[in-house]
Formats: sequence, C-alpha cells, structure tokens
Amino acid sequence: MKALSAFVTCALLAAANGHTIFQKVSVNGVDQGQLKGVRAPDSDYPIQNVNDGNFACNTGITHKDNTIINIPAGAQVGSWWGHVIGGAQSSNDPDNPIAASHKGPISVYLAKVDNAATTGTTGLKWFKIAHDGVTSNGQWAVDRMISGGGWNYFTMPSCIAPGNYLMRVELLALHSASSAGGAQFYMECAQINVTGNGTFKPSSTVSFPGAYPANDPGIVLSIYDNTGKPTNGGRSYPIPGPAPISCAGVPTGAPVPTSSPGAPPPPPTTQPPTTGGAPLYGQCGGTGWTGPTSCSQGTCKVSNEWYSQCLPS
Ligand SMILES: *[C@@H]1O[C@H](CO)[C@@H](O)[C@H](O)[C@H]1NC(C)=O
Ligand SMILES: *[C@@H]1O[C@H](CO)[C@@H](O)[C@H](O)[C@H]1NC(C)=O
Ligand SMILES: [Cu+2]
Repeated sequence: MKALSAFVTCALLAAANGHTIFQKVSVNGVDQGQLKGVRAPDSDYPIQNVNDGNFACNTGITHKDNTIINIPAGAQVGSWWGHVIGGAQSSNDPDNPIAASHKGPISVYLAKVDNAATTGTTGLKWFKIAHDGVTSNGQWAVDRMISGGGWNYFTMPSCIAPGNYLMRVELLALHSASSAGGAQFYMECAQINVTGNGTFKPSSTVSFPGAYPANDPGIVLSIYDNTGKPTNGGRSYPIPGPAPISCAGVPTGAPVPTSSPGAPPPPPTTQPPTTGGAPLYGQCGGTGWTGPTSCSQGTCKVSNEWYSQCLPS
C-alpha cells in the first residue's frame, strides 16, 4: 500500500512537520500564562518509541520555571497546544495547533510528588484522570482541540487529594500508526497543586515508560482508508492505558472526623444535588452518567458522547 503510507506521512501532508507542543494551562477559564508551570522543549517532535526513557515528560526540556499552578478539585482544566513554542510558526500556519492529519486521542495523567517545581520525572506512579478518543461521527480529540483553537478541556476529578502533582497531558497522533513504532506521542508535564478536601488514593498506578505495549491495539492501527479518509467513525477505539479513575464513593468534602467516636456521621457529600442541577463546570451528561442532567448555573453543553458540562451561558 504505497499510496496509503505516502499519504499519511507528516512530510507529504505538511511541508513543515505538523507537530505540536502543550505549553499553557487554564483553570476554570482563567489562562495561567504562556509556559507558566509547564515543562516544555523547543522541539515539537514526537516520541515514537513507547519505551523511550523520557516517555513521561518528554526530552530536551528548555522551558521550565518554578510556577506551581493551583487547581481546585472539580475544576475545568484546559491544556493549550501550539505548532511551535508561542503557537503558529508563520502567519496563516496551516499546521497550528497541529496538522489536521494528526488525529488521535488525548489523555491526562497525574503523579503525586512532594514538590512539583523540583521533582524529577523518573519512577513516578501515574494514574489517568481523563481521556478523550473518537466519537461515533469520526471526530477525534485532536479535531476538537483544533476547533477549540488549541485548547482541550477536561475535569480535575472532585476527589483528588490536595497536594502537588505532575500533570501529564498526552496527545497521540495516529496518522502513521499502521505499524509498530509509527504512532506519534506528544506530551508535556505541568506542575500543579490540587486544592480542596479530596481523599482519593489510587489503588493502581502505571509507569512511563512501561504503561503502553508497542503493539497495543490503540497504538497500532490504520485510521485512514486508501483515499486518506478517516475510517474510525462508528468503530470502537481502545484509548491506550488504564481507564480514568472514578470518584464514586470517595469522600470529596470535609475530612471524616476520626477522633470523636460516637459522633454522628457527617452528611453525605458525594451525592449529586437532587434539585438545582450540576454546578458550573460540573458534568451534566454523557454515556453512563447517572448524575444531574441540568445545571444550577450555566448551560449544559455536549463536549463529546461521554461528557457534557455546565459552561457559562
Ligand atoms: C497548595 O495549596 C494549598 C491550599 O491552598 C496551600 O496551602 C499550599 O501552600 C499550596 N502549595 C503550593 C506548593 O503551592
Ligand atoms: C474543605 O473543608 C473545610 C472544613 O470543613 C471547609 O471549610 C472548606 O470549605 C472545604 N473546601 C472545599 C473546597 O470544599
Ligand atoms: Cu507529525
């Protein structure tokens, strides 16, 4: 299939390679500033070896400050991607934020660290908090990021325990993934401090490198037919890595008192309100969602088939 493999190479679709860098964070709609708290390289090249020693937080990091971004548990978080540091490489850059051919999922992982500004990136224990793949109409997370002007959004789960974490956002481009080693991984890590009263402790974690087999069915596949059209609409696509954590049953409110036996149990804090709907930036729908489907503030908008969110009206 010479035509097919030629079609899907970066070089033919984009004279300048249509790569990307995650370089900015937003919290509940507030832009935290270019490269503030994000460890980024100057190179926008992907890592294609899932066993690369720098698969956690990328290689050649030249942009790193001591900012630690405060993120309340439950917040809406955005990660912003650009073709090169700063965004477009030239005016009307067709490959900003990424070449449209580079379709695939976006996944977000956290690892607990003592100090997010100073921690190394090897040996960390990662758990997934969010991922976005392909919807039944063939729209990938990357398509949604491009139409969002480089932003992709996810929710910091409401049960995440307070403290410092590295937040790893990974974009997987599948345009050349038809053989092992062809998929392109783009990732950077942000330095964050989760606030609130969450109590989540992961029961299982993964390592980077290590979490992904090179022949994972979400990493080796063809997403284009021989006319170059994406073929995955309506097909199930297994996003690599573990399922995102669930906050079900994890207390997210004030810590349960342990020093006063006999005290009445605290009121439940994890149940969605029975009236008034979900809060601003809260989830209000999606496949499998059993919580509120209306919003106490804002309007319920569909992000994808798994996730609707209360956004400012
Ligand atoms: C993290 O947030 C807590 C709660 O607001 C604050 O007390 C602490 O100083 C913050 N830590 C860092 C490293 O920003
Ligand atoms: C955390 O718990 C404290 C003590 O009960 C409470 O005052 C505070 O409002 C809670 N914070 C959040 C973000 O829920
Ligand atoms: Cu590329």
